[in-house]
Amino acid sequence: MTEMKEKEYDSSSIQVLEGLEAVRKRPGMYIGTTSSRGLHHLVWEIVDNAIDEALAGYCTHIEVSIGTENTITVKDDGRGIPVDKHPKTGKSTVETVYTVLHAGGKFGGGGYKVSGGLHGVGASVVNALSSWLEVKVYKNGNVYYQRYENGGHPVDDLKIIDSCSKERTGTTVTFKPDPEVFTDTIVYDYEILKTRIRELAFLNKGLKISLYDEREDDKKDSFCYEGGISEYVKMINENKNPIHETIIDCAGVDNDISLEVALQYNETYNASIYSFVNNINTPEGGTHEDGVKRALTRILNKYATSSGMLKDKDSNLTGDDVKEGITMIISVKHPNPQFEGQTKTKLGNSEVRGIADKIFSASFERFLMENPDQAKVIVEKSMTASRARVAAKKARELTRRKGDLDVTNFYGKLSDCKSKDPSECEIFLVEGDSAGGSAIKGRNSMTQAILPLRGKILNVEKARLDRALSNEEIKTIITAFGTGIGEDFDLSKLRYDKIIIMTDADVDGSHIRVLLLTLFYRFFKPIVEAGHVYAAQPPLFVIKHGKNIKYVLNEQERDEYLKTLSPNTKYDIMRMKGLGEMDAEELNETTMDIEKRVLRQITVEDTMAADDVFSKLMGEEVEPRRSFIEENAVYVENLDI
Ligand code: 28F
Repeated sequence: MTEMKEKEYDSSSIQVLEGLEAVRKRPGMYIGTTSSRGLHHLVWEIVDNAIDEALAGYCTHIEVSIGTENTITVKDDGRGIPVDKHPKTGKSTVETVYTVLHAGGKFGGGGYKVSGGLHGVGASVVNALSSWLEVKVYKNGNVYYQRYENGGHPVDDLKIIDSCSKERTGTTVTFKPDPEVFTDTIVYDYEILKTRIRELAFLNKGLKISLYDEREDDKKDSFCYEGGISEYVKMINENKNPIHETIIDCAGVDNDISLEVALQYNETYNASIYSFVNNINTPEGGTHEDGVKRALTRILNKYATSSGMLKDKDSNLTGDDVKEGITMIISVKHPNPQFEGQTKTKLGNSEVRGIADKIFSASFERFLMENPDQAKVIVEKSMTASRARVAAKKARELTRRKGDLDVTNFYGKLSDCKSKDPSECEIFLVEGDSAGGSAIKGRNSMTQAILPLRGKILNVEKARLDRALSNEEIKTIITAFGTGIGEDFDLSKLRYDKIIIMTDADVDGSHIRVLLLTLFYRFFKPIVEAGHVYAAQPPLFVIKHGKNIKYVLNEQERDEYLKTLSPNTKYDIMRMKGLGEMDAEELNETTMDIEKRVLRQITVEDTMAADDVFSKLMGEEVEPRRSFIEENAVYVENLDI
């Protein structure tokens, strides 16, 4: 565990702020949303308290169980929440923690709350949003118990209900999310809990966290990593061919701020850099990431120059060059983090930049000195990236000189729409010339542009920007989008609000779709993140009865629809043809018409999961791809990352 023993909490560091009614009235203010995400957020609020107890040095094992009725139980072997009377509330500390908003060290000052989800609102919010909640504290040879109902109302005072061995200590909490609050769903997703629990185990070296699903027999996982984030890097690089042996590990503490960094380079051209502050992911980066990246660039340049690999005539390695193929995790624990940025997931504390730089550069430089063979492989990788960057720049300049919309044959390929207002424009990327032809005839030419894809789309998971820029199809796509690429990328120049991938519902179609998504994810990530990318969904069946024509997307929908017909309806079902065999009218009717079509928006819920999916699907290794496709059905339908 990270050494972080702070002065013992005492009950007086709790501040009494407001009641739980406020939470019931506006749950979104406290947990973000009442969708599935909010439902899962409740678990993290409780688990965070247990993690704090672990970070304080008193808890070694946390267990999370999903009950048969979608209740959640979290159990730790820490000291147990204090049971004494709280000076400000006159109630037990347990009751205070569970019924007073903002109770807890974080808002009280003094007490050091390290973990804490993005909202970090505390256990009372979970109680407020639950039909019932029970807490048990094992302490002083006693089992203390209290139950709350209907949004946090105590049924009785905290009471001793049993005895236990003097050595047994800890806290166990069970709650049932209130279905009146969580109207979308109250069903817990095992995989969501598992992914985050595994992440928490990676981030908190040596802490054991187990997950059980009582809804299914024998479903359980247990995570404990003595190597912490180094093992995280190892897992991420499993499908990416590392180019050197050692996972470089750096750690240090300065002014109560602790930093851990683990990194290893792999054969790919992408950077997988994930940073955390107090166990919270910081996808927008911030001063901790800046400090480490700055040090990485400086030290690699220094080593490359002093070892004679980088000559005077070569240009210095840039931040992008040294990031190519890197997998890196940065984890900071900070007593008073300031979160900034659009989604409040960027670390703002300026003192962290220098501290991160200093701690990381010392260990990293030492690693290079002590491991010249591995250092050489890393520097060579960065120098190759540097040369490719210069070549890509030349290729881009060549493209630009020909004029923005004037690549060879460009106009021959794109059937643009008449409107120049991006907010109403759409571009269909269509598989094959014949479907392309029907789409051109069947479109609304005011707002719908058609780009038929003829050649093979390059797999950019295995190619750098410079090679991608020499691929005809990719060049056309870049030109049509209008955003530029790489260093020149500018989202505000996107010429279409919707980019719609229109491929057949067969294996070839999914392959092309995955290639396009890889291209967008790796080279146009902001377009995907801003929700501009969609997949068209051509129907699989058409059902005709009397004058009615009904298109359905899959077998399930077909069966649902047939159930709605009265028993004596004599109907026709036909499997739809491929896109290429549909005529213009059919294509418009089923797949393109704004009023009738079904589009699936491609979203990036979780960049880490997406990164993993693309490495598995498109990378060099055959086995992970095979097993991924086997696990996820042949048509890779759930690539809704
Ligand atoms: C199942 C969830 O919530 N575990 C917790 C502790 C231990 C202490 C504590 C918690 C006092 C002032 C709040 C014990 N002894 N698991 C948990 N374990 N809270 S929550 O203290 C509460 C703080 O504000 C604890 C001595 N100091 C602290």
